[in-house]
Amino acid sequence: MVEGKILEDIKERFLEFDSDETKRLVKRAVDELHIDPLDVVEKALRPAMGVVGEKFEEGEFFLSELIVSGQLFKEIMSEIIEPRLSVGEAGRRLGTVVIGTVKGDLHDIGKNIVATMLRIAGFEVIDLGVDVPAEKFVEAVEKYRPDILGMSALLTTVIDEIKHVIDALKSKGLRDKVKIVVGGAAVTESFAKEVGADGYGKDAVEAVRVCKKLLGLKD
Ligand code: B12
Repeated sequence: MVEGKILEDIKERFLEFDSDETKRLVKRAVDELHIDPLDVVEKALRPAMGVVGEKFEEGEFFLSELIVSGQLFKEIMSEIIEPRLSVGEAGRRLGTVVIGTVKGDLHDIGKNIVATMLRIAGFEVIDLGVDVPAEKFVEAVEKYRPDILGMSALLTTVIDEIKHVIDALKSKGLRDKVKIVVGGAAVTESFAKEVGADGYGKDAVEAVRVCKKLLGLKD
């Protein structure tokens, strides 16, 4: 009850871009009400971002609102959420994951959350950043020999990049040496299957689950 109310309040303040009040409420939720920081992300902040996206699509918000909300989300992650997540299982080495946002796409908030959650779960994560061309993904697979390659795509216009990367890996004889996991707002489970990815994650929790599963590790 209390949890639902504060998560709703966080969402509302976030959508007013009230930085100080949103941060105060997020701190209260995790430190005083002991709500799981990841629940604050998935049940309040991410849905709020979804509303920002809808309002942008409807013409009520403009690019400036996308930028401001992206910045606020990042600040909350680095100042409040991440420092409170880094305890727990960290330190185990379950495997190596190379991750990046595909070429043409600059969205990285979701990809960064996935990278953080994988690190906390015990994976070594090599983050290639955003706007990553196929050649760079291939080079990284050759160099680091990761167990898993993760690709993020939020724009429907760049979705074919995932296929380009998979084709490039095939032509170098590397496709069978790495498991491929994909996600991001533009990706669906059926698209993942269609392009021959090994796994799909709709959020960071699923991302960790699917990576563990692909390596035969217990959840
Ligand atoms: C913030 C934002 C921006 C910010 C991004 C800041 C940043 N550093 O990331 C800025 C201002 C840069 C931006 C720019 C643009 N954006 Co924008 N943006 C958004 C918005 C509102 C939120 C995205 C977000 O961060 N969500 C929160 C995170 C936590 O969620 P998430 O990304 O989905 O990630 C989760 C899962 O998807 C999953 N996941 C993510 N990656 C991966 C990877 C793997 C391997 C796995 C397993 C899982 C996984 O786990 C994550 C955590 O739970 C979305 C709306 C939306 N609903 O997505 C639009 C949206 C993605 N943007 C959109 C558009 C159109 C643009 C622009 C073209 C606008 C313009 N006219 O310039 C530009 C494109 C720039 C570019 N070349 O990339 C459209 C895309 C439409 C489409 N169908 O393609 C959207 C959907 C808005 C809309 N509804 O119209 N944007």
